[in-house]
Amino acid sequence: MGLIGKMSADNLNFFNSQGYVVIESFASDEEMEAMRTQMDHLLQGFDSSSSSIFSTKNQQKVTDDYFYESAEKISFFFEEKAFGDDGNLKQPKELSINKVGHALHEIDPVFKKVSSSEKVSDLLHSLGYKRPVIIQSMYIFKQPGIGGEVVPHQDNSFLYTEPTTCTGLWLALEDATITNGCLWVIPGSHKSSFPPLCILLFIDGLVRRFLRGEEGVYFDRPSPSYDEKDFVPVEVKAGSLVVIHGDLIHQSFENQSSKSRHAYSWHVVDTDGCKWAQENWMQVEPSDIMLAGSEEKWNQSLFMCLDLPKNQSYKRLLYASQVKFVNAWVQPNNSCSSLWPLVARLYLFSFLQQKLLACTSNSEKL
Ligand SMILES: O=C(O)CCC(=O)C(=O)O
Repeated sequence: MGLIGKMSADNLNFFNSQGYVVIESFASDEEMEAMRTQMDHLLQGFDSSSSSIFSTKNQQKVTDDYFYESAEKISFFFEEKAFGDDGNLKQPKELSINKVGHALHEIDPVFKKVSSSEKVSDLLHSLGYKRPVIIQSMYIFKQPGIGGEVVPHQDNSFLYTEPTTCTGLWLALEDATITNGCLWVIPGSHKSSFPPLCILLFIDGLVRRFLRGEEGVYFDRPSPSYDEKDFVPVEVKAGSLVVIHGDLIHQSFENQSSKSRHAYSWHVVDTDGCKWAQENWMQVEPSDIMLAGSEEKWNQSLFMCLDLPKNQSYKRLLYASQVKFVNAWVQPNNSCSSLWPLVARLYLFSFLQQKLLACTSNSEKL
């Protein structure tokens, strides 16, 4: 079991360079069976006919409210293609649900146990988290025939902290293949480009944010167009965990096959050294949420974290704060038309690099 949760150096290097890593056999057969059985049970108890999402009056508001409230509930979301022209489900409700979310990890005992198990907190520790919380969870069905696509996105767009700290944990509960709609990723897309250039040009890995405003939720920028040739499929066996960097571009296609592709996906953010953005769709305060693992473990780990510089994620955090810091000081009006910001940025960049190095070597000494 040892290396299942604690990431091996190879896995960590792969994750840092590619933005994702697959950990095979992360979940036991018993854990997967327990989650699938529990989901069957939850679905049986769900009365699709009384669900408020079918309201014909004030549909947008009801839909938005249902979505927002799901942050703290176990809510059911249908596949777009689940309904016939008459507005009725074309197949049993069990085969019509797209996903169930977003607080399974908090409310449901079976999902809670898996989400914040010792091996999960070990894994988060390997990634450099200091006080991680699980911010959302989803059971995704990718139903046979009608399982909808998930368009290219980065998880940090939805679960933004300053600096960014989100990691997605995606556990296959069935074999995921190209045929039944596995994940596709652009390896390395979590790193935008040559880092010094990123600092100079104010670019970080995140391309857009998903915000909640008066009128509902929206993206602050259009999606860039991605070249399909850059994506690689991540075909995995049931029980495998795909660890996804918050800036990694990933997607999945429709499931046109006759086989489902169940997965449990949960997302973690740090609550130490970063700030939850209030404009996120989810307006919960992460510090009020339970830690991903026992309180005792993370209290201890505040001390153990001192060996973090070995871990690239820690550098990522420092690097992200550098970018934000430089942006905040040098670009108050978002204008880079004159030369002085460039010079100032160069100066600040080298200053911060030195700080980073000093901080790293101090920690190593400790
Ligand atoms: O399961 C899928 O198809 C996509 C899931 C995903 O993108 C996520 O959990 O971030």
